[in-house]
Amino acid sequence: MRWFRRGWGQEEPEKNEAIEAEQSEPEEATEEEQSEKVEEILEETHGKEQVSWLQKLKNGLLKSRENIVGQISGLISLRGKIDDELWDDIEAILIQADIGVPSTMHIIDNLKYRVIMERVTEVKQIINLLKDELVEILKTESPKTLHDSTRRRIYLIVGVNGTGKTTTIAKLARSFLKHNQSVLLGAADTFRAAAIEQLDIWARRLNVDVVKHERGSDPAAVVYDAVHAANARKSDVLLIDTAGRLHTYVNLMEELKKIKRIAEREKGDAEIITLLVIDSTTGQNGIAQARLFDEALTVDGIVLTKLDGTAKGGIVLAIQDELKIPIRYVGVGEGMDDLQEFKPEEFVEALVGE
Ligand SMILES: Nc1nc2c(ncn2[C@@H]2O[C@H](COP(=O)(O)OP(=O)(O)OP(=O)(O)O)[C@@H](O)[C@H]2O)c(=O)[nH]1
Ligand SMILES: [Mg+2]
Repeated sequence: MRWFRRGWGQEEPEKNEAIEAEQSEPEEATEEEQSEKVEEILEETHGKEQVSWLQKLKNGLLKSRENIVGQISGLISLRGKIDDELWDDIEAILIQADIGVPSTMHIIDNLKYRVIMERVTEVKQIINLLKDELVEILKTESPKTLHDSTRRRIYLIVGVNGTGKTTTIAKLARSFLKHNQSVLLGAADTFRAAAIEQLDIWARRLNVDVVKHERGSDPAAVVYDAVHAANARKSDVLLIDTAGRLHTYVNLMEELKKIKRIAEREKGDAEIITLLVIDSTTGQNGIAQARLFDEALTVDGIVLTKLDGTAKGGIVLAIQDELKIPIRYVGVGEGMDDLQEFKPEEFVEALVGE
């Protein structure tokens, strides 16, 4: 399923576009270290003063905000009139904030049109027009929130290594549990050492069950068992963790396709939702990742992690504008409550608001 997809302006993906994944083998944390980290995150979450989500988002997007608003405000105070030079400068600022060339062009064209149609003469009005344009891009045909769904759901959580898949699963599980939905986990990353243990630790802490096999076993078999277990228990939600890297990228995509086929075949009355996790600090490479995963799997939604402390918040706009894949969740920290459903107006307010 796909919540929305507008058909215009979509470019053919570059066939030889490479996705970035760490080449060196990251050091594996021991089970004890992982366990300590989980405890730390949970403790922090409990003890922390409740900072509002918008404030968290604003803090997270501070660098992006300085990048866009700071520079445009600087421009406005420098330039007295709306001319080609001003447009060129605004264009450069947007591209630099990782909004991407096609989306930037689209925004500038619309701004120019509105300046003429609405007879805008003051340079400072441009910031408000820009805000409108950004909201317009991010507005989707507002799908129902995933938490309100009454159907049983199977989430395939995919993405390159280190983007935050497993952490996102823990955050989502916690959030679904809070909404009184029953949760089961499936450990289908059988490739990376300690991946199963990492999920297992989260499962214990969250008090949910996890379907797992031995390391190195066939992930499709794990998915088969997990889906059957979820069907038998009538679990509201099954969250499946997948590998971020195999020996080659082609292997990874083939494995994920197989997993999805099995899940589709065995799902019973549940629906499958494929969520792609993208690390926002990777900037434009995230677009290349989204294209490739979408081509192979048809991605239903994106989880954009690590928006805290990146100057590349513009990636949100590029993804939505260029790929028409809705962003469903954003992550602004390692804490359990640092994942929220994506709301366009809030995001634009945090990015370019007062
Ligand atoms: N700052 C920040 N860190 C995050 C966020 N989401 C995840 N992380 C951190 O990113 C690191 C990698 O997260 P994982 O969940 O292990 O990533 P993964 O995609 O499962 O990685 P692999 O299993 O190796 O493919 C961890 O240290 C997380 O705590 C976020 O929104 N903000
Ligand atoms: Mg993982």
